[in-house]
Amino acid sequence: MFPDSTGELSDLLVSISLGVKLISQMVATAGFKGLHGYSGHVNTHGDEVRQIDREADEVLVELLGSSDHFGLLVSEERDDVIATQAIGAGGKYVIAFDPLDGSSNIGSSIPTGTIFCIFRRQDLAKGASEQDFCQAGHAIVAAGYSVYGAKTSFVYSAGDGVHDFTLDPSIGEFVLTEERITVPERGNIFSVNEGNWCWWDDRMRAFIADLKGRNLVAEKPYTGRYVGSLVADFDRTLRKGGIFMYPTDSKRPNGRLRLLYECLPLAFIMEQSGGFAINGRERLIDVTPTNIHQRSAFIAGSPTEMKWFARSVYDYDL
Ligand code: AHM
Ligand code: MG
Repeated sequence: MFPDSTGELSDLLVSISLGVKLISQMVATAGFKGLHGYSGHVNTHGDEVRQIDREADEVLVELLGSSDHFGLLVSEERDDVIATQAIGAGGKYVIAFDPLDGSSNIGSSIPTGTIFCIFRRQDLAKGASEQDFCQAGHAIVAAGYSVYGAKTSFVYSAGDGVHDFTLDPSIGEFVLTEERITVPERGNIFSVNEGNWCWWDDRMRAFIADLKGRNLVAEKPYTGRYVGSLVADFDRTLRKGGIFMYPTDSKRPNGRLRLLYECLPLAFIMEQSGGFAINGRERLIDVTPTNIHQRSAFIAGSPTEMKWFARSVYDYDL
């Protein structure tokens, strides 16, 4: 289909999928190996790092750092950008990832996952720098996530639709299970941490109250679902429709989730599937990070609920 392609991007996705297979196996056996516990380290966001967060981070840093494709890596678990052996040579891409999202749930058999996004280096002659990660969401070359749950999935987009692969453990390979996922035009599920109610403003509260009542859009209450593991909540929203919200509030004026390796990749995927992802008044694919660990609000989902949210909470027409 793409006669000029070199195959490099496919090669990259294969290395990431190998990392995902290794982490999936690690998650499945973490209980036996005592990896659920804390490592004693606190990361740049103030989160206590678990052993398994560290192991997942090391797998991806070693694997992707030794491929010849990436000049720089960013991991949620490391304060600074990581330069690889390919920084001076080929390495025309950079990758940012959350190695094990939702790991606070790991001891309770709740799904966890890996999220990543890849950018092209801005100027190969100039050498790689943190600036290579400060590109708008629409400049993403490929993004994806995996969920380690009842099955291990690998969902990605390279700008031509969203495709879903499922790990077949009997052969150790990802098998294509859905091509061109389209988010439903509307859904009947809303997903938000309602424990944050006291920090929300009146408009956010009014929107949630509307979803739970006989609202004018659905004419019946929406169903509430909140796993508290972003990959799982996002994956359900993508497949079943509806809306996921982690807005800013008075306790978290900059939002809770991380822009570069959580919000932008998932926004890219939601938009590629026909939905929307915003931080309030802006579409996230139009947002450029200024800092690799910056936080953001993240609201994503079906066109109907997203337009309704943006209009009622932010006076913004999507
Ligand atoms: P993590 O990357 O440290 O695991 O944190 C991100 C997680 C997301 O998976 C999830 O959506 C969110 O934190 C839950 O936050 P809260 O507990 O405030 O609802
Ligand atoms: Mg995370």
